[in-house]
Amino acid sequence: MKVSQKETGFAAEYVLLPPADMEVNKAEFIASHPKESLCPKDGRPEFAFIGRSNVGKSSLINMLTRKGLAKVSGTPGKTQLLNYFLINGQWYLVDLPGYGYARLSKTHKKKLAEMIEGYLFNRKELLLAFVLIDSSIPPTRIDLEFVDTLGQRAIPFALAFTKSDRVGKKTIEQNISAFLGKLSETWASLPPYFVTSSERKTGKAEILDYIEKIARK
Ligand SMILES: Nc1nc2c(ncn2[C@@H]2O[C@H](COP(=O)(O)OP(=O)(O)OP(=O)(O)O)[C@@H](O)[C@H]2O)c(=O)[nH]1
Ligand SMILES: [Mg+2]
Repeated sequence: MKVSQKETGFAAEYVLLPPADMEVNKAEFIASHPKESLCPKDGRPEFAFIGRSNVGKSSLINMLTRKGLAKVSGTPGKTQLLNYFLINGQWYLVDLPGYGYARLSKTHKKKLAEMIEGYLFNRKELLLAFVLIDSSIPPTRIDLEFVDTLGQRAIPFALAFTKSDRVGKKTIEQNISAFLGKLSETWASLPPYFVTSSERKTGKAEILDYIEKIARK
């Protein structure tokens, strides 16, 4: 499903690209790291996936690459480290822990927040972060605040709205439109965004093409 500019009413850049020429031929797990300073030093470009706990980061990575690569769980808080996957021997996908999982202890939450921020704020190899937003629910404050922080820090990011199979098309469009509307209250221009469903493989070609376009620059 695609949400056009006309439907959302916002001048968001919806990425329309030529047919997919990026193919994932090889996707391998490399390692998990507890902090940025321990991450690979080979200079390969990186694309990170970040979002609220349980939003579907690991599922989206599997949808883009292959089933079973990243660990998926119905219980929030599954991913606890910076997980590196090497794609086609050329670039990394990084699966980050989720933010905002209420049931963790204060100390644990602080540790995860430091890990995520330590990575995002310092990682020179990071070309783009995909911020995943659950499109089946209305905008949440924690997501809006997170996106604001990235904007303030000038970290390049795109939005990936997840779970678009979970409720009706109209509700998805309303939720996306509401999220972009909230962003436009603060920001003069809106980030690129993608509508995805890992269940239905929606958005796969669009995201891979976008990654390729940026990695090629
Ligand atoms: N219906 C539907 N369910 C999804 C989709 N993507 C993920 N899920 C489900 O959402 C739950 C969480 O998925 P994960 O991919 O583990 O989420 P995560 O963001 O990596 O979670 P943490 O690592 O715990 O932060 C699982 O039960 C998935 O099956 C989707 O596109 N559609
Ligand atoms: Mg995960």
